[in-house]
Amino acid sequence: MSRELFVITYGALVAQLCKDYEKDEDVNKYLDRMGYDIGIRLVEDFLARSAVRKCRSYSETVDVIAQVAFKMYLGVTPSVSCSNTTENEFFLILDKNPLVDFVEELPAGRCSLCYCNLLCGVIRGALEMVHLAAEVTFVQDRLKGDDVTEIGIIFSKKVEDKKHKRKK
Ligand code: MYR
Repeated sequence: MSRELFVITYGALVAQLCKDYEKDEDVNKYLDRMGYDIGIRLVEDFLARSAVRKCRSYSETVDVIAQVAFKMYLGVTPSVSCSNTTENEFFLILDKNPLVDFVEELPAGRCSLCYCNLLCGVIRGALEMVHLAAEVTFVQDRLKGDDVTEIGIIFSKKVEDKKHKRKK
């Protein structure tokens, strides 16, 4: 499927979900769950096509997501930053977000909608398949008037420390 067709289809999906669900939170949840289902399948394709090796730190994993996975599937490379206070929290900053190429603003009355929430689910599902539990959410969104679009990834230390002993 061409990227353009995917972006248009995604827009149609969000529009339909907004018709089906009154609450933005329910649309957000649906998109996240759908993304998760995609992510748990996509990771196999990603690992096979990218041939990336096992990452030894959270920051290496986030760099792989930004530089290899986003580039491969969306044709963009977000910049990465990390939290100053916790060593398990990272941010992907998207200067360009192809999923909103044809979207100027959020639909009327849907100000809590996380239009691209599918992406959070995809990342969460893919990470889970490489034994990394993480919370993935939009922390800023240009469609909501923020200066940038930013996805936050908080790795769950518990699972991580016990099983994989990765460093920051
Ligand atoms: C490893 O340490 O085992 C390799 C880590 C690879 C992480 C893969 C995550 C892929 C995320 C796909 C996101 C796609 C978003 C468009």
